[in-house]
Amino acid sequence: MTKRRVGVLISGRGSNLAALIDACRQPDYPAEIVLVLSNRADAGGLGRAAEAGIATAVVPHREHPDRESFEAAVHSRLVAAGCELVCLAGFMRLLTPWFVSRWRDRLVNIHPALLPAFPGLDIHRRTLEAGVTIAGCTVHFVREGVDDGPIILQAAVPVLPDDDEESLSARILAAEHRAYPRALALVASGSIRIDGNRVRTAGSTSPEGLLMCPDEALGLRPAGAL
Ligand code: 4DW
Ligand code: GAR
Repeated sequence: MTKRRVGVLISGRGSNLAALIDACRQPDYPAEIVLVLSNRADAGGLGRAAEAGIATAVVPHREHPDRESFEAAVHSRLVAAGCELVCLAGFMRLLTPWFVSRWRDRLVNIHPALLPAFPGLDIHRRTLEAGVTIAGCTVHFVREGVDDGPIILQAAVPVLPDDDEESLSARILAAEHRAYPRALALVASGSIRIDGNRVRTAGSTSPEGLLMCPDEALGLRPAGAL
């Protein structure tokens, strides 16, 4: 099996990167990470990548006079590494139409909300304030707008009565770590097609884009309990 070559862009901790690295260890996983690139030299995810023996690069946005030259540097690193797909995993620089068009339909992002609800920042606070009872995360193709683009997969988690931002964000993050590897597998295996805003899975009538996280995966119930 030839695996799709993936570049991951990060800015920070890199827990979603770690989940993708773990998934890529499976022999039958359809993707391999060939480059982890950060715009910040102190991003924790760089260490995780290095430990896994993955090539890393730092392209500091501040050392570039404008977004275009920053993105040209990022783009050329990705191309030089032979990347076919790019995953944003906590990458915090807004990408311009120049970059997005070069990677159109090959550029994916994860967001800690059920889009199109709660795009932008401060998501967990806004989720709690809105009083919703179902939260979750979304993996989507990136378009020019913020947190916009065809949805590949969404994972749902409950909002519990006693939740605060910390407990809710931890539960959503656990769902993110399950959702991103699954969504990347769908993209890398070539089993999805983009039809306007809708992502369709070839030959499947089951909802591949919906992930209901079992309670035990979220720490809400011990494994094996009724
Ligand atoms: C996102 C969107 C905007 C900013 C930061 C993050 C969400 C994910 C994302 C990253 N790059 C993207 C997306 C996206 O959804 N769509 C596109 N590109 N096209 C943001 O405005 N960041 C600011 C900087 C923050 C910082 O350096 O800490 C910025 O000025 O770029
Ligand atoms: C994750 O929660 C991810 O969904 C979020 O940043 C965090 C990165 O954490 N991304 C966004 O909010 C994009 N709009 P990580 O570095 O541990 O993966």
